[in-house]
Amino acid sequence: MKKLLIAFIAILLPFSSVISQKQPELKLWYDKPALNWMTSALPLGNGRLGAMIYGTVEKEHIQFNDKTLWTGSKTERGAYQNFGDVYIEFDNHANYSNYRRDLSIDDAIAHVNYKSAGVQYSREYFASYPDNAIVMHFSANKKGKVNFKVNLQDSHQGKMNVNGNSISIDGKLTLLSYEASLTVVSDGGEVSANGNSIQVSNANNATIILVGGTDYDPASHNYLTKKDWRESIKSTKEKAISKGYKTLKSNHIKDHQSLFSRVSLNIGNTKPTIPTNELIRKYTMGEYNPALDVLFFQYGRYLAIASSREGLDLPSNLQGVWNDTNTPSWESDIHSNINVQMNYWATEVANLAECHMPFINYIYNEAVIQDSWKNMASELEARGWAMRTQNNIFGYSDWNWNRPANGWYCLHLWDKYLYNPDKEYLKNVAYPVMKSASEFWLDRLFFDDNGQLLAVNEWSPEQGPWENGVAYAQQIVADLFSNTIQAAKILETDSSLTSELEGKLSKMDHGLNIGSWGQLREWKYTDDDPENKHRHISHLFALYPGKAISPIYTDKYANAARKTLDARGDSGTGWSRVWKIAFWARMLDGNRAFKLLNSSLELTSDTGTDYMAKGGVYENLLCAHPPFQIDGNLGVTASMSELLLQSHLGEVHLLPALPDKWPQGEVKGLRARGGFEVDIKWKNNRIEMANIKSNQGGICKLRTSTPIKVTGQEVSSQKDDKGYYITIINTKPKTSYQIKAS
Ligand code: FUC
Repeated sequence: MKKLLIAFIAILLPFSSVISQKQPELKLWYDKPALNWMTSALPLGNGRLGAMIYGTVEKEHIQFNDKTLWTGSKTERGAYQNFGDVYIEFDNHANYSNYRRDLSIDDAIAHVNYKSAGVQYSREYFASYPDNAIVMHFSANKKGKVNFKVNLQDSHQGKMNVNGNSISIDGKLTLLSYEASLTVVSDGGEVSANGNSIQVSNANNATIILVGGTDYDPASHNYLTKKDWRESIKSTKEKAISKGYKTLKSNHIKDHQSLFSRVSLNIGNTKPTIPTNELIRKYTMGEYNPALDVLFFQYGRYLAIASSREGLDLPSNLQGVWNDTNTPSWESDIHSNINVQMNYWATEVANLAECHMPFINYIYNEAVIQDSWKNMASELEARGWAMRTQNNIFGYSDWNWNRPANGWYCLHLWDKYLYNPDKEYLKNVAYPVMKSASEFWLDRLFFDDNGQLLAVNEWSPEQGPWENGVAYAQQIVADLFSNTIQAAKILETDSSLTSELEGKLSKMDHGLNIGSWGQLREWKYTDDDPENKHRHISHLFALYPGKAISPIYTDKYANAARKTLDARGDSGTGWSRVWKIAFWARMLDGNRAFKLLNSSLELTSDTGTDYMAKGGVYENLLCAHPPFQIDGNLGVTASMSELLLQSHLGEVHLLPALPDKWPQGEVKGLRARGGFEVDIKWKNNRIEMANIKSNQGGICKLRTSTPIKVTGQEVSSQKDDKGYYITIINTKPKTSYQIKAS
């Protein structure tokens, strides 16, 4: 009876009961139009289409992309391309006042508002996932005042066709063909073709619908679709037109919020009263404002939703989906030595598991279905699959070998399972890929004279010698083997492979060697230079995103990692600083992590390509490598999550590295491995309450700095030898547990 009552109370507890405060609205806003694409225009995206909004008054500029628009092929690198530009000219709007443009990340809509000649004008823009279109809406507070001329420019000078209220562009690149089409619909007034433009006259309001695509299909052997893709663009357009603006907008908001509103963060942030560029500038000058921390955290979630949605099995590239040139840095490719992985660090913990799928499915597709990665392994006389550093969307891979990337990619597949323990997924998607990557390494490892298994001739990206037993490779392969063994055991399969992997794992160098100055060694034979400030810290993979180094369980290695981090220093390109936030969070040093967060938010306008020791953000909050690279934006959400919640050690650690700057706050909706969803409320740097929702049931081992009790449960916290409190809850599926400080 008592048990029943406890279960009943647990089910009755509302999941949201812990969180009282609503997160203030989240907007990037400015009082001037954008002059520069990289530093100031505002990004919209639906996972496939992307747009950058300038908000210029007399001649509005919207640059757009499609994630699949690449030159190159299966045998040629090519580059991610700009698709084109939409220009909208408003005659006689040179004089204006009350200007404001913004990007609301709560509903993924950009706005431009101003007054001209006594009329208040409004523009709204969004990239709709459900309707696969970029939608622009123009209105005024007086009837018949909407007048503009719009044209569409192809960045490849393909064929243009203007017909009634539509303009389309159409062309072919190395392999792929593309098409985009823009249609204008007005309420009142007239819409007519005028040369290469469409003219809207005296309308009450008008909507522009932009659709586009290519014949790319990652599932087909030649990467070209067999479907009638032109017909599908046409029907997408017709459907969007027939729905009308209001329906498109409400569909879009509903879709975006179904993902975005799962997580909220309050750390004393209130709605900023100054434009975002000022907010960033002041923050950097020492006027700390938690609103910017929250905006940065949630912007990563916004950008993940905008650049990675289910349906297209292609990960976000170096710039997500946004790119205004046909010769972007590093071809804006899928870069395998940190960048594409970092793009997906946050997806599970920040409750956007669906947004992880394009990367997961891409890995499966290239490793299992397509040939190129398998051929690369054969080239090395190994089974399985492997790749190099630079990758296009056709499986083509070049520049330096990055063999350990296969293990790093597999960590994503495995982690996805840990967050949502679904055996079907493990069996059908993750395990086959992990098994084949493990087989690759079984064929590559060799015994050195001391009887240790080493990976032959590897590199520590992107510096130093190639030699045997480099820490980056050893750590990743050890992680891969151990995850594959666990996966095979869960699936009760491949017992002889499991034994082989266990045997090899026990003889492997795990890449955890301590050097002469107390550091973690990056190379097995070459000495580490204490003055080396290189941006990559690949030999700390085991600290983050790996798990072999932790101050909780492996003090010796954690101390060595600290030496390495101190020597490497706190500067670096955008993504490098963001990685260091995660490192310090895993070192359980919230204040040091916070220092890196601060430096990640340094305001810069440097769009060049000389990136040594540079970083920060532009005024549109996009991360500067420089130039713009999205990994820092998407990664920072993960790094910041690590300050509040960690779950990589088979336990749920609440507030593991809370910075002093966040003494009080609430976070809602983060996910922990094991199938848990977590809300936490804290005060005076100590946990006050938390809510753990167990999706699958099972043991939840909680780690906290102060003792806790669980409502309705007879459990008590035990202090461990590190001074933490351990509380074990035996959870039931689909049940929430409320935790209070005791
Ligand atoms: C790696 C990094 C660079 C840059 C490039 C795209 O090579 O070392 O800093 O991020 O990827």
